[in-house]
Amino acid sequence: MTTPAPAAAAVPGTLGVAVVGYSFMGKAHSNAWRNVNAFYPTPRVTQQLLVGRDATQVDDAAARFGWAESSTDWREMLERDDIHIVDICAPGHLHAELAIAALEADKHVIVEKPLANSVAEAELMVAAAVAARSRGVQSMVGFNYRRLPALALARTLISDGRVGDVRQIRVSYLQDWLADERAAMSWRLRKASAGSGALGDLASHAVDQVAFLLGDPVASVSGTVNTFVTERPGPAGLEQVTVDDAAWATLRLASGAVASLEVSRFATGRKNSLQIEIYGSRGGLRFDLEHLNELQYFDSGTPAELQGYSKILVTEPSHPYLGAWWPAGHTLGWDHTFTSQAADFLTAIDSGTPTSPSFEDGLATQRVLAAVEASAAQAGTAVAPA
Ligand code: SOE
Repeated sequence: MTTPAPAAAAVPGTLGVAVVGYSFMGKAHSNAWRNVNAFYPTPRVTQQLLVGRDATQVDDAAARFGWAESSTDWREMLERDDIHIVDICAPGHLHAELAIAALEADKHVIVEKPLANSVAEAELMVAAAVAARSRGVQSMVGFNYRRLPALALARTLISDGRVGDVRQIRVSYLQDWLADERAAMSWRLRKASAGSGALGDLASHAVDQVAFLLGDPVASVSGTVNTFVTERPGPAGLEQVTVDDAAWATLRLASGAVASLEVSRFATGRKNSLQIEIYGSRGGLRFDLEHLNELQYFDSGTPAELQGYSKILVTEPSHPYLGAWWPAGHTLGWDHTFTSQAADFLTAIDSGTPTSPSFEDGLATQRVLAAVEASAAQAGTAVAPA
C-alpha cells in the first residue's frame, strides 16, 4: 500500500472517486474526472484515490493525473466512506470481481468496456447491479462513443425518422498495431486476461453502436474470427497468442434490418478508424472517427439534381453535448467523450435516472459477441471445387 498516512481529507459535499488502473484507459478516465466539474453542472467530485499494481508507477501517475492518494490495494476503496464512485479501468478478467465487490459495498460503479470477459461473468455483474439499484446505487459501462456528439445526433435523426426505416448498417473499427508480427505480447493478447481480441475490444463498440443508434435487438448472427500471427515475443520468450486478431459478423436485427461488422488490429495504415454507415428508406448517414466533428446526411426527398451526402458540422451549442463546451464552431476531440460520459454518470447518480449503457446493455453486447464466437467456431460452408 502506498497511501500516505493520514489519508487526505475528503472534501465535504463532494463525491469521492477512485479509479482502478493508470495506463491508457486509467489516464483517459482520470482526465475526465479532472475536467468534468469545469464543464458540466453536475455534482462536484474529488479525485480521491488511484489504484494500481505497481507502487512506484501508481504513485507517479496519481501525482500527474491529479489524484489525492494512491494505493496498490483495491480493497481499500471498498472500506472508505470518502469513496462514493468506483471506476474500473483494469484488464477485463478483473472487472467482475471488482465491480461486484464495489456494488456490494454500495459504491456507484462504472466499468470500462467490454463489461466482462464472458457472458457468465456479465450475468453475475448484472445481478449485483440490479440488487444495488434497489438501494439507490448506480452502475454503467464505459462505451464512450455514445458520447460523440455526431453519433448522438445520428441517433436523434434516426429516431426522428429522418432516414426512414433503417435496412442496413455497416460498422468497421480498424486498427493496425498488430500488423507487425514482431509486436510484443500484452494482456490484450491473452484470453485469460482479455477474454477475446479485436472481438471484445473493438466489436464490442460496434455492437454497442448498433444498439445505441437503432435500438433494434440482435436476433441472430453469423461470424468469422481469425488470428494471423499465433506467437509473439513475451517476457519469457515466444508466447502463444490466444485471442483473435480480427473478426467479421453479420447481424440480423429484430426489425429485419441487417448489420455488417468488421474489426481488426491488422488493418495496415488504419490507426483508430471507426466508420459507420446507415441506409434507410428515406436517407442515409455516414460517420468517420477521423472526422469526428462531422456527420454526413443524405436526404432522398431532395430533388434528384441536388442530391448528395451533405456534411453537418456538429459544433453548434444545440448539438448533443456541445452546449457544455466552447462557442459555436469550436471542435471537440476523442478525449471529450470520457468527460461527457463522467457527466452523464454523475447526472444519473444525482437524479436516480437510468444509466446508458447499463450493465444489462453490456450483457446484451456480451451475448452478441459470444454468439459471433460460437458461429465462428463452426465450419463454414465449403465452396464446391471448380
Ligand atoms: C485499444 O484497441 C483501444 O484503446 C480500445 O480499447 C478502446 O476502447 C478504443 O477506444 C481505442 O482503442
